[in-house]
Amino acid sequence: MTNQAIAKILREMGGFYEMQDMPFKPRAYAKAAFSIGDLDEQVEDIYKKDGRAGLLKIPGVGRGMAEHIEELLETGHLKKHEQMRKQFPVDLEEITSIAGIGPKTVKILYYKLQIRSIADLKRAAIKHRIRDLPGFGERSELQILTGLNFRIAGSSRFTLGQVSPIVSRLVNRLKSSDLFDKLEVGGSFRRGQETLGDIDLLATSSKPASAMDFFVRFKDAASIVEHGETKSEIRLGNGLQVDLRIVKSESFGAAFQYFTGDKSHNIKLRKMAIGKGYKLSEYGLFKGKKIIAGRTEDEVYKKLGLEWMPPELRTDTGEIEAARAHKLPKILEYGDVRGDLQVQTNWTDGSNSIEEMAEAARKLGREYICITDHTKTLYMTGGLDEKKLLKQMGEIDKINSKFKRQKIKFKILKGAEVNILKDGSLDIKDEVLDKLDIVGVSIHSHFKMASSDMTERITKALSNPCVDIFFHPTTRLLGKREPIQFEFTKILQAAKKNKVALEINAHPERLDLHDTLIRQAVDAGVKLVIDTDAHSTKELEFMHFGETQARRGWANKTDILNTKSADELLKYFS
Ligand code: DGT
Ligand code: CA
Ligand code: CA
Ligand code: ZN
Repeated sequence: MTNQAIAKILREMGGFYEMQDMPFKPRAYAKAAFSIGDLDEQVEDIYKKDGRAGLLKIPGVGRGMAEHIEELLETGHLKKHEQMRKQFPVDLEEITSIAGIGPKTVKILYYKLQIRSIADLKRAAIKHRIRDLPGFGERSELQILTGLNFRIAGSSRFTLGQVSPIVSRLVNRLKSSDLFDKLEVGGSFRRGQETLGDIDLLATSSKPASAMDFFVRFKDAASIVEHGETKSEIRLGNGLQVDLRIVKSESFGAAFQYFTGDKSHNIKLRKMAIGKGYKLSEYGLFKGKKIIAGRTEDEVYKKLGLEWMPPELRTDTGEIEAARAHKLPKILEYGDVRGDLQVQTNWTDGSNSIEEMAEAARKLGREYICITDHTKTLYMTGGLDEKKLLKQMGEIDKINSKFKRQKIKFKILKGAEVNILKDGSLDIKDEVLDKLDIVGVSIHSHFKMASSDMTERITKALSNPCVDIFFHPTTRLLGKREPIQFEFTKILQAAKKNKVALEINAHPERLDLHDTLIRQAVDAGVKLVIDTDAHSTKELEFMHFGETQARRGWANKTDILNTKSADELLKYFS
């Protein structure tokens, strides 16, 4: 039985006791669960080696708790836990992940409405059955609905796109207070993961008590989970939890490294430290009792014989070995991308004109955009047919000439997001595609084909000599639509053979390709582009998310074609 499985059961026990209004027990169980979840060593191994005495050495584990763990390890079950589950057959962990719902609320929801899962909860909220419960009301029902809608369907995680603006707001506010000397965001947010469990803030402060008071009073906080001088935690109205830890300056780097993770990266580092006769923790790198590094991340890595590595790489997938051998990839830098090759306008389902999109992109520092409205078989977007595409090309010529007259250095490229039909053919005639600067193709229907048929369909589309880019290749929508199934290695071969680039779609609901597929493409020598897929001027700002994804996929600047100037790019695709 893994530590996480044991921790989950203990956590649930704590929740059950809280439902019964039992004093002290809920906290004791939560504490034990937390410390077991945080152990590097497996509880099973500890028990094998030292028996109950070993268990008692785990922080937060007393005699009663040790007996529970023993029972779990010996029999695989915990009788008391099973009794309680019979009494309350609810998925406590899942439901309490929703904002404003603690175990006591779960109890009422279960007894009054037989709610056992998030799905039950959603149904009841939509049918307005929650507002009439004692102690609830329209407001709390609405809060539950908001909490439900905010998270990715069926999971307790948030997307980077949902969380980013909140984090900026929070960080700006904290920084405006002058109570913090250093303030950084760590955790999965810093690593640029596409979904996030919570937010981990790290700071130094000469007035920790006031700093923490200020933090827990953040106006978006719905509740304070913990309020201490070194650690506090708030839960926002949408269910997102934010931790803040205040550490000493001499430990800041070690803590920043530790709370950036990820966990497997950390565990490997810790083992390396032990191998060198050191001990690594969030407080620093120690030789005996003496701290030998901790002020900066850089010195911690250096003392372990490693180069500092960008947080996006820290997933224990080869980056540690690369850092040791001085062979870290020179990954794309933020801001390297010079133009945006997928932009929609009000000619179809976008909300701004060609010129407005160009103007906004220029303000963001881009040198060019490619207009890629949908094509005719995407009826619901008002997709363009051959005639309208030709008309749009004329319009783009006019705007480009105007820019030239006004000495504005910005170029609008002519393109389209051409629909791949079921049989792999395209819905626009080649003679018109030939006139476009860049032809992107993508799938918007028949998502559920068998993998071999889908592979054939895409291969056929990519082999059309007019085609330059395969847009949002897997078509997934985070939490909403599963990726289509195809043989990626075959698509990589087809892309390489036909000189087609694969897109890293930066839209935070898509992030498609995602990191692992990007890494495969890079290894296969297939070129990539990063696009925002913007449907409004505001969405042009999504580029950052795509760059993050590219970095997570170990992509270099040279792997990404739109780090080139417009002229170089057109030469490449000609
Ligand atoms: P999340 O919140 O699920 O999106 O992912 P993280 O990576 O932000 O995870 P979180 O918030 O639970 O913890 C923050 C960091 O703390 C994590 O990236 C690495 C470190 N950490 C957490 N648990 C452990 C652990 O059991 N062992 C070690 N060595 N580090 C841990
Ligand atoms: Ca986190
Ligand atoms: Ca956390
Ligand atoms: Zn599309």
